[in-house]
Amino acid sequence: MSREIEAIKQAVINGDSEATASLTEKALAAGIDPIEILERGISDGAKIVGEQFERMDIFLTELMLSGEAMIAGLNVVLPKIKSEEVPQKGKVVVGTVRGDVHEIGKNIFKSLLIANGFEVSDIGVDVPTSKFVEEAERIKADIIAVSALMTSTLGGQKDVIDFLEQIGIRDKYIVMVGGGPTNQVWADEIGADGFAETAPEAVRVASQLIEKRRA
Ligand code: B12
Repeated sequence: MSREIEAIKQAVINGDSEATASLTEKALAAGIDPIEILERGISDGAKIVGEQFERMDIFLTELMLSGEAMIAGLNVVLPKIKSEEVPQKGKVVVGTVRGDVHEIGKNIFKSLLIANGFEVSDIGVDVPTSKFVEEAERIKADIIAVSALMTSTLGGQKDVIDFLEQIGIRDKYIVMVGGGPTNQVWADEIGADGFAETAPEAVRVASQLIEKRRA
């Protein structure tokens, strides 16, 4: 890993917003790929902070400072991800489930979707189940993308699928799930159409699922 990326990761771990933002600017100026900054710098830093928090090596205030540092870095890097002039690929509703305020991964996924020619409606965090479906109906979405970051809120992803089934429109939408504790086994168990571990991979999965549906 390059020195620049390592420094960004460290600034996130230290919860230093100013350093994260300025190091991100420097890395971009040095020609480092924004996706590399996102995945190897900011996201990998987030993983380490999460592990430290879990082991109780750091307190909630430190977790919060790191959260702010991640956002400071994202604010610099996300606008630099080039939006390609590609034909509109599809419409996606993205949000984080009820009871869960984690938004960083969702925001990265959203930015990459936009950069890759998708139209995105971001309904935010702590979103009630029915709101995912209402918004999908409103914008005539192709995909409903449901993010969850805690084991205690994962069930919110299943709730969205169950709700679609209850009102008889499950087949109308592609449902994708993702975020920290989700995995392929969980996605299969709840009958989701797609899962991905990282945002770039999630964009590829979204494109494939839409192509398959339209074929
Ligand atoms: C930053 C952070 C916070 C910040 C959030 C800031 C913000 N505005 O989002 C703050 C400080 C607010 C916070 C609060 C809390 N947090 Co917190 N937090 C984290 C931390 C360190 C990083 C999360 C993150 O942003 N990761 C970086 C992003 C890029 O990763 P990601 O979200 O997984 O997203 C990637 C992929 O998953 C994918 N993706 C994401 N969404 C989607 C959606 C779809 C459809 C697809 C396909 C893909 C996809 O793309 C992304 C990019 O590649 C994690 C630790 C961790 N390892 O995750 C803990 C963590 C998630 N938090 C945790 C906890 C416990 C909390 C609190 C309850 C703490 C407290 N006691 O108050 C509160 C929760 C409040 C609430 N009701 O939601 C726990 C959850 C434990 C568990 N087992 O469930 C974790 C795992 C830490 C830990 N190890 O204990 N947190």
